Amino acid sequence: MIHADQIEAMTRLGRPTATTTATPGPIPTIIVPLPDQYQQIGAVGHRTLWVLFALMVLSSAVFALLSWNVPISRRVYHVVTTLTTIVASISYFAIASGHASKFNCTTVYDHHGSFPDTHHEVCRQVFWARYVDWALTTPLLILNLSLLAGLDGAHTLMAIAADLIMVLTGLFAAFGAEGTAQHWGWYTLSCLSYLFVIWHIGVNGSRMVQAKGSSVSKLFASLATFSLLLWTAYPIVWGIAEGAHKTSVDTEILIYAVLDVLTKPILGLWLLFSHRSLAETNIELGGWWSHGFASQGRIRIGDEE
Ligand code: RET
Repeated sequence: MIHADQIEAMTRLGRPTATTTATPGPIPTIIVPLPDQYQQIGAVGHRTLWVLFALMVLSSAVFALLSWNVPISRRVYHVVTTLTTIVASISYFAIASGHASKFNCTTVYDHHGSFPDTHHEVCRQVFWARYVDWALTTPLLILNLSLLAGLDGAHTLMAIAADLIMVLTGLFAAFGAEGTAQHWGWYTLSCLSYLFVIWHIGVNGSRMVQAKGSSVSKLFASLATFSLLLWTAYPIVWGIAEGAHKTSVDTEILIYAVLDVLTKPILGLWLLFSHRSLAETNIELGGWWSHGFASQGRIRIGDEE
């Protein structure tokens, strides 16, 4: 309970008296921090993602239909190619529907001479589903090229392992703090892994494919060169967009969309149509691939001989 004399005392304290001088003190300088920056998807990016989703679904349907008349023992290229576009459809659906992204925020300090520093956040939207897509589909694309070249299992496996390290370290780079060793250190590791992929597929593949004759060698050289040019564009785009933040998120989506269409549906169609006319590219897989395990363990007449 507050008494009347206390109220009177408080009022006196707050009210200027006749003796108070009205000289104003120095006005404090207030530095308003810069607003936080959000680099995120816009309407164009959103529309592009849905178009890409539709294109990937359509491509999957076309590839599945193309494999219809191909005997199961020779359907490896078709199965692998169809899988790449199916995974891409799922990834594009995840991103377009608003899932599968996270903001990577970095605190930026602003200096104001003799006045106290302020800081603001710079956040860029990272679509992590892209990395899941790459982790699943780039090994499949490598597998197609390895099968075409007749590359041995050891080199194929090493190329796929290097490729997975490339994608994983690329993901770490994407979530590293901007402009730090985290960001560009992981990026460098990813680029080194990429060089291993090129080495195993490009160099060893070109050597091994010679045994299949000049037509297959020519086809492999064209497909591998086209792939090399397109694949190399990804780290360049990454460096400019996600790395240095020099383009908008929408531009990044547009460029990746063009690259994805070329590397999956277009390269896929090229491989499936061109290998049909070259019998040397056929891979006849018997055993489990063609017949399953159902006939194993059965006694067959004539097996004794
Ligand atoms: C990242 C960032 C870090 C450095 C490197 C990268 C390489 C990515 C590549 C992606 C290829 C994707 C393909 C997709 C097909 O649809 C992860 C961007 C080297 C080579 C072929």
